[in-house]
Amino acid sequence: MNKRLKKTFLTAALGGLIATSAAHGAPHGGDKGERGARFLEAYDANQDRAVSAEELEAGRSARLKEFDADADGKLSLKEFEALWLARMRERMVDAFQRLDADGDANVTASEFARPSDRRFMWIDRNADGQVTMNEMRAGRHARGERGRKGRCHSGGRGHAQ
Ligand SMILES: [Ca+2]
Ligand SMILES: [Ca+2]
Ligand SMILES: [Ca+2]
Repeated sequence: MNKRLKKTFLTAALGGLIATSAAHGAPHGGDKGERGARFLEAYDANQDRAVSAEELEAGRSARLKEFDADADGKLSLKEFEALWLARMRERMVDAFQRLDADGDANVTASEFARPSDRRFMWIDRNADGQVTMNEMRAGRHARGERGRKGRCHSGGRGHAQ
């Protein structure tokens, strides 16, 4: 319910390791909206909900510097691994927070089940308690119209022959 409290609690529970990713809630706008929000979160330094070329450059070099452990201006595989894992961790924590509906830093069986139950009900158009291949395909198309574009339209890219 209280989102701020929930984030605070979880941040404390995980020892503050995830402070940056927990500071802003990701909107539930599908993959695309999420990625956009993550991009803003990462680079929008002056918080005007827009990322300028300067902000992008500044954010990028700060990130590189942060993970360039030996400060040689480059990322070795090992250094990149640390960056990658940190990024994955942020996404993992986002996913955890989305599941943990009551924000007690534990995902119960029912919290764990909720998103897939919801998806199941949503896809099960004729509500017969079974999701068929056809319903899944139809669900994908419906999603495609609202979110990911192009996925469902074959030939949409106009390859020259
Ligand atoms: Ca900005
Ligand atoms: Ca380096
Ligand atoms: Ca919970």
